[in-house]
Amino acid sequence: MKIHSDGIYSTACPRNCYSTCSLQVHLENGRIRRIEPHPDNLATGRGVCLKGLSYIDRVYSPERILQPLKRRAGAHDFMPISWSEALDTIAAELVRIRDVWGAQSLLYYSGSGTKGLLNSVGLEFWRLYGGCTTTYGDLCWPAGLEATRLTLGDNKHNAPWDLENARLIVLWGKNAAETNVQQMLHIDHAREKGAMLIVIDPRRTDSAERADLLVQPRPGSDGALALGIARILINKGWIDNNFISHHVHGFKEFSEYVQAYTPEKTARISDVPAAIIERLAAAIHEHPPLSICAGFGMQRYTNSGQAFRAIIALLAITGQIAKPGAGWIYANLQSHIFSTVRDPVDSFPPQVPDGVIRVAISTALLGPQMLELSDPPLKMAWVERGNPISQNPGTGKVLEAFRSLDFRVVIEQFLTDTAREADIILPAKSFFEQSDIIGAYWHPYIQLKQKIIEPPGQVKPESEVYWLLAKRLGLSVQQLSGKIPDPDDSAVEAFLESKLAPFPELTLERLRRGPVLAPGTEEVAFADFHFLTPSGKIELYSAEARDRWRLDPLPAYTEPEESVAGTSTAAQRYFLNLLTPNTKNSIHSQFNNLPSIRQFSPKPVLTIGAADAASRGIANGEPVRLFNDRGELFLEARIDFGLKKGCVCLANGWWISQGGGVNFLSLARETDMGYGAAFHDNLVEVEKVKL
Ligand SMILES: Nc1nc2c(c(=O)[nH]1)N[C@H]1C(S)=C(S)[C@@H](COP(=O)(O)OP(=O)(O)OC[C@H]3O[C@@H](n4cnc5c(=O)[nH]c(N)nc54)[C@H](O)[C@@H]3O)O[C@H]1N2
Ligand SMILES: Nc1nc2c(c(=O)[nH]1)N[C@H]1C(S)=C(S)[C@@H](COP(=O)(O)OP(=O)(O)OC[C@H]3O[C@@H](n4cnc5c(=O)[nH]c(N)nc54)[C@H](O)[C@@H]3O)O[C@H]1N2
Ligand SMILES: [Mo]
Repeated sequence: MKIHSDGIYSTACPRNCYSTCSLQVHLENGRIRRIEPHPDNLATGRGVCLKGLSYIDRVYSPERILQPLKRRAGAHDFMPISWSEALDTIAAELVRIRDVWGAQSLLYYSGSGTKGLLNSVGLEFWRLYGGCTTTYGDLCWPAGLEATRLTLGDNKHNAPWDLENARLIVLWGKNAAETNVQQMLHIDHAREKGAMLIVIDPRRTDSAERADLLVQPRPGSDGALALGIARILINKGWIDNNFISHHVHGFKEFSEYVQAYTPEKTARISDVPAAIIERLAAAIHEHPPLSICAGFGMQRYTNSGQAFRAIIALLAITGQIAKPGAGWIYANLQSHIFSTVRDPVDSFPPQVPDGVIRVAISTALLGPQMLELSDPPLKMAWVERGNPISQNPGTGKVLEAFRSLDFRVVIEQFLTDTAREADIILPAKSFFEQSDIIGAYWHPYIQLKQKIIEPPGQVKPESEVYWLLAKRLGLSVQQLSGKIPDPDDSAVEAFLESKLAPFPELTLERLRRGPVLAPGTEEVAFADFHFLTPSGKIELYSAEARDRWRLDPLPAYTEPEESVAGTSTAAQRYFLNLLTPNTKNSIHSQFNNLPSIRQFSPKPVLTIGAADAASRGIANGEPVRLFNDRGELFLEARIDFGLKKGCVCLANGWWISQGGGVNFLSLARETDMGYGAAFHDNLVEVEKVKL
């Protein structure tokens, strides 16, 4: 085994998180001893979150899977097997399934567990195998990405530190104090200079504790709220006519449409008092420049792409784009330079790109579509970097779909809900155990996630697993060349160097020292007023929204499909909106299993407002049943005096085996645009459990 010399190594956290922190890792006697922020990153240089610190716990965890495991026939437990037995068994299944059913009867499912250029190796392997079926869409952010693309033409925003130039910051459906902790430092600096902070969220979050104003709309009603604010801005003349005439398309149609959203009507829909709606409009008028930081949680409704378009319109009509301290802070893809497809939404229309890979399943509809596929039907699944049993909507159906297969392989670090369904589990690397290059979606840095330690036990990175399987399938060195690197570190580095070749300012040597701004980074996005929309302007009227998504070309408001104000059958029986946001001490389904994290958040808890608890006879700390037609969970209730009436809240990510499994209650359902998952269209009820 190669011993890495002691010292301090630069690397970066590759989790699916805004912050993508630059780190300095101290290695002593071959062991990671300390993790600190890397000061060169202007966005994250001042601190690491608790999860970042807990990596030491995670990498050396006694629960980590360190060797291949095989399900004991007919049982629920696993036994260790050798790599050669694991790979021989998998290769034999791959050949059998391809011969009998065809290569597309294999589902390749990859989640968002870790970022990196080497992740592309998976699809390269399946192409060489003869094909596979894979998913399109995304659980995370696509309705917002598509709304932004339709309106502004590109997903980019001002550098994170530019927020310090804002005088009004709106955290709209974003809880940065938990999900983007370093953003709060920039917000604090702006506030020290006199900026106002408004939070729009049905919950009184940690972010709201620092706000000047908390506005609590009914979940899913933000589109109407934005239209109501727009009407006030327009009718009072609080708009930038010069900016509109040069850079905005469809203002006339938009201003006519919003006239229906009087303060009274808007208040009725959103449950925000008319006086507060007027105060929001006045704040926008009085405190430019305005930055709106929109969260991802708010775009997980069936009406949220349109809601996002309505919110961006507030910036467009007031000219709050393309300036320091101003703009739409959603996703900054300026570091996504390695993909030929600039916008992720463009990479997943449901089509067959090359006849070999069948892109047939919407991630949001994973369970039902896995079960429905024919010609060929699915027979085998390969899961890596994801935990679809706990994270995809409609867990009941996802479980049924996985259990209906002949054979399942899961590559994992821990015994997650999905790993428990596998026939063979292969041990997964941690991010300290293989070098890779990553971008981010908040700050514009390119980073080398450097290999610092050897994989423990018998762990092998995915690229090596594919290489070994390719050999067993009889693929030649020529066939693998440039697609799947040889297992040794120098071949992996050569692979990464080849990806850097088009960018002379980026070399592995330079990246080893720390983060580097992506070539061409714009600190102020759209400063050239170049909008990549069909009209070349910011589109309030989007023909593409109509043609591609069959939506109103204006950001029209409609109720979410499953809403207390709607007419769905759920609305007759279930009267609470279930919010399932992210939380500070986990990243989705990762970290909750570690003792260092569990000491702060020991178990899943359902929060409920005081009035909703009282009317159901529920006291603080009591056991409750959370349920709807799709499923039920038994949890402890915690009264939250800051939660909006009609809402309950349970963080997503807790495994079923930890007492979680929140997606038993959600339905496999897509957002209005972008093929996202509408997790939050989810009505439930809560009752006290009689002991
Ligand atoms: N610590 C931590 N950080 C993370 C993650 C994590 O799991 N843990 N995950 C990362 C990833 S992948 C993501 S997608 C992001 C997500 O992080 P955020 O963008 O902050 O999104 P969420 O936590 O899903 O939701 C944010 C807020 O939206 C509110 N909300 C829900 N529905 C509505 C609504 O209808 N209207 C309004 N106005 N607000 C609403 C919720 O109450 C919640 O407080 O965080 C990233 N960062
Ligand atoms: N109800 C509800 N459900 C949600 C959400 C919600 O708001 N509400 N949010 C959704 C969102 S925004 C997201 S992004 C998804 C996230 O859902 P997923 O994409 O499934 O991500 P994680 O839950 O983080 O699980 C990733 C897994 O990858 C593993 N892993 C980490 N590194 C590696 C590696 O290098 N190799 C391999 N093979 N495995 C690795 C981890 O151990 C972990 O088990 O969840 C979604 N689910
Ligand atoms: Mo996400």
